[in-house]
Amino acid sequence: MTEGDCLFCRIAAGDVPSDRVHEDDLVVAFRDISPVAPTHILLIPRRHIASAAELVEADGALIGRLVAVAGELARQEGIAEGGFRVVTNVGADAGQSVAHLHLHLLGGRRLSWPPG
Ligand code: DGP
Repeated sequence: MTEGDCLFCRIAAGDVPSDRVHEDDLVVAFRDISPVAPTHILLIPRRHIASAAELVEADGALIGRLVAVAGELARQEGIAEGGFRVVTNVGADAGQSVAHLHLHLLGGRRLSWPPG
């Protein structure tokens, strides 16, 4: 997979439209096209990383930014008090369908546990 083939790289570059809710030098966040909760936002690094399995210690600042922005967006969306979930799927068994690292920010309804 090269950047040119990657849907989320194209969204980060602005070549594919999305409902953006945040962008900075490292991270872009946009609403999921098929939401499964009242708030369903995807947070991605601008840099192409296939999944969380590829992260190394040197990516610590990037992960910190992704998680901090998730919390910021949860507050903005009004779901921080009630509770929310941040999750990333890795590989086929977890249901990862786009091979560019993304955090799902989910909230606005009661979320079951364990996940399916
Ligand atoms: P996952 O299954 O964990 O790889 O999540 C991929 C998510 O990406 C899934 O919830 C649907 C979302 N998605 C797929 N294509 C698009 C798109 O073109 N735009 C947006 N906004 N979301 C997309």
